Amino acid sequence: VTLPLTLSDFARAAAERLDAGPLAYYSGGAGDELTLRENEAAWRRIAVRPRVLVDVSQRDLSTTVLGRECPHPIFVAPTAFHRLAHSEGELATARGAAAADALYCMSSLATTSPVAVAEAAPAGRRWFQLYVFKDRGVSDALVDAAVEHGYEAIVVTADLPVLGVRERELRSGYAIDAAELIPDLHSGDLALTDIGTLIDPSLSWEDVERFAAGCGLPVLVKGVMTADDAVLAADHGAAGVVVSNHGGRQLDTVRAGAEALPEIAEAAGDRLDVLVDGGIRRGTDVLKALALGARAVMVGRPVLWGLAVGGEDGVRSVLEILRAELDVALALAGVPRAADLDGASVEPARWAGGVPFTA
Ligand code: FNR
Ligand code: LAC
Repeated sequence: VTLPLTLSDFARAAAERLDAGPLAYYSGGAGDELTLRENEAAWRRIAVRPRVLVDVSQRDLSTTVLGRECPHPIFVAPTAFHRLAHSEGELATARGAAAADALYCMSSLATTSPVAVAEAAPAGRRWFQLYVFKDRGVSDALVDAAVEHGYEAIVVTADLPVLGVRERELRSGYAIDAAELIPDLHSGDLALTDIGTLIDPSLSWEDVERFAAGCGLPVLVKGVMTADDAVLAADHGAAGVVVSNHGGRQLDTVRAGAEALPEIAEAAGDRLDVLVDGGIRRGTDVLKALALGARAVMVGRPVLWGLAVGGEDGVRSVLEILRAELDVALALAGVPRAADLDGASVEPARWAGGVPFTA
């Protein structure tokens, strides 16, 4: 099979392949989906300021996150329920990410265990995303397994005390077979719109502080959208933050990660490693994120499109497309080392709005 050429081609191919319920779940956002659309549009409102006649014969895409070097800054964002996209689920995602040298952040709401994922791609770099469930024993067991099986960090997702109102999910009425997919958390069917009922809405900065002090791994807080919360994350022992509005799936009309990133990178200084996600669809988007202060980006839906279209190979292909696009973008921007990018490479674009990514 010939795989698609761009991430938007992957999105279209996946839409043809997926059943209506999973497609609504994967592609939708909250409310009027203003934030969902804005996530992509905001990167497109930034123009690149290219420099010329720089020797770009050697390019270096590497970045350092939590003190460890990564060959490139494109990471897999945590997303739930990969077996809705492909029978091999998270195992295929882990293998595809490892084949593309990409760090894979596995979700707490995975349809495979952290141990099986580690065994499927032993050489792959991996983080574990933590939802603190009302049944805290389930979360504790997941963290223990992650610590024991080579996960390098815990990413505490902070922006889902309750589930955003997602009307595509309400309309589809889709329910997962929880007894099969997440047996530790629920028996019988579970409507996608009820996922939030599994999660403990009382989670607070004190919990983050306790994890950071006690879990034995660095902790990142995912879902930070203000400089104030970045400062609190550092004050409570986090090693990093992921600037994220959860792919537009939680509070609609929140601004895009691209807009929040500069103030957060400034507040973080060298106390926190800053990552960003939401709407990253092109290598130029990655370049802009790094120029605005991120050390790495996370990619959510495009990885699911890759998984749905081509399993492990599809995931690898999506990540390699972005990596190759970033390589060309660095060369043409005249910044051969990704780590050297700064605000001099970007400016607000003067063209209006941009074109929405999805058709
Ligand atoms: C998510 N996201 C998410 N985040 C998280 O911390 N834990 C999770 O289990 C999930 N699950 C999930 C499912 C689906 C279907 C989507 C689309 C997203 C949010 C995810 O990590 C990330 O923040 C966004 O997906 C980034 O935006 P893009 O790349 O999808 O535009
Ligand atoms: C979602 C949750 C599970 O966005 O993170 O669907």
